[in-house]
Amino acid sequence: MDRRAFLLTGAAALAGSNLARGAHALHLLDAPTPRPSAAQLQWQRDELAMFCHFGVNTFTDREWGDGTEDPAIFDPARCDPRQWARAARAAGFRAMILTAKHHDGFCLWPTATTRHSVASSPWRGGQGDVVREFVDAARAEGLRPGLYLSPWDRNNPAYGDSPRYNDLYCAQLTELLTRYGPIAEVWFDGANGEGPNGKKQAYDWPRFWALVRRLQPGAVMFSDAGPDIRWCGNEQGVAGDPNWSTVNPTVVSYPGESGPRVAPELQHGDPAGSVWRPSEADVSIRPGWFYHPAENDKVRSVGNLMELYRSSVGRNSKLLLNVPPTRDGLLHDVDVARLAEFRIERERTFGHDLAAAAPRRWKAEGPRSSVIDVELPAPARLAYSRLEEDLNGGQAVAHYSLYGGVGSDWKPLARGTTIGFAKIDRLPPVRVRRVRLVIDDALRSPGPVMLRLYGDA
Ligand code: FUL
Repeated sequence: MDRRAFLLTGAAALAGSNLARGAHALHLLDAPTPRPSAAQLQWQRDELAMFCHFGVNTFTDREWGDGTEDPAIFDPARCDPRQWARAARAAGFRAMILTAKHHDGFCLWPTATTRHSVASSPWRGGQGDVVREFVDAARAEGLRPGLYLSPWDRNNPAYGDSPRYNDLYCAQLTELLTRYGPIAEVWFDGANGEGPNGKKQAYDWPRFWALVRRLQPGAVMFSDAGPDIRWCGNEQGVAGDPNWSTVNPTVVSYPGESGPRVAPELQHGDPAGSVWRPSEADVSIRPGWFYHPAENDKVRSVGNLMELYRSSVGRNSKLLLNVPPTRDGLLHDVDVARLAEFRIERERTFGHDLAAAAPRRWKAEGPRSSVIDVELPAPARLAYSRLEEDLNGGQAVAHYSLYGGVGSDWKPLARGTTIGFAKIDRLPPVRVRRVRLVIDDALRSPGPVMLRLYGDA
């Protein structure tokens, strides 16, 4: 099916009457192909980002604080974000995101908007700034810093008094986005409970997004509804298959929106979607987002981290892996060791591309299909393939098949739908000399697809 046909089908699904369908389709047919911005491309090329949930919950052993926590409990004796950043960099991560404020409302920077912050804690004599140390550490290690600012605030008395709280939230965003240099990603979650006054807050998302765009035009914004990066729809680190980086923005138009079409849109995107909004897969290395001493023996295994890598990066998404600092303000030894092993295992599995120097022939088979033949330097037993589209022209591939040349036969190795930034497939352990990738269908003429092959490590 070509993009035109997809557009017509998508439009038909959207609209009720024939008249409406025609009008909608005509409108969409003129739509330009969505393409990633430079910031979105860079965000995706990072592949791996580390999430750091840190705050009063670290000290109360809870996941969601209720906002009544005494700032005096925040006192991480050996707090060292440089150690977090070193571990992230050593593990091959390229970005790092901190919970500058979680739902409990405690701010990890000295803010003028509330007294509920590090400035009221004994840590560094009330002179400390975790956000500053975090951002500096990330940059020193060559990582791009990002910040999470929870809109839900269970401490602030203004919460639920919508215009007043929206002003305050904008003031907090302004502090974070003007004091600390370039911020790569601003992370908004959709949790929206009642405030201390029992009132529910109506967030002014267009205002928040416009403010971030103005203050940090190079940053990408994440939420269920983007506008730049969308949630993958679960907290298990599993992106959809298929996974389009385009969406219909009217299906999920604000964070926390619900409805029958929301989950599939987040998981799979929409080939007829009019905006580029790739998915991010967030998940924790431990059962909780915050550090809990009882979970030291529940840190994910290397095998499990590899599965996460394949179900996120390997499905056209990005992995945002949470590694929570302890009460000392350090990443735990178990987590640091696991991160290092994760890198070793990725290099063992994906470090040597058998097809790197192999001659390849590409030929168009029709307006929306093509064939790529690769001749390996020597017969090899395969374990994984990694396909990559050139996204500068948008995402195109809708179906592909991979075959291995065994004798004079072609044996099927894998079949798939979307490719996007990367698609990783587990292959049967056959010994082959030649590999053929067939792009069976695409939204338009498929551009060159990179084919990488990995053997039994
Ligand atoms: C959710 C929050 O409620 C969780 O505590 C955690 O921060 C997760 C990443 O986002 O919305």
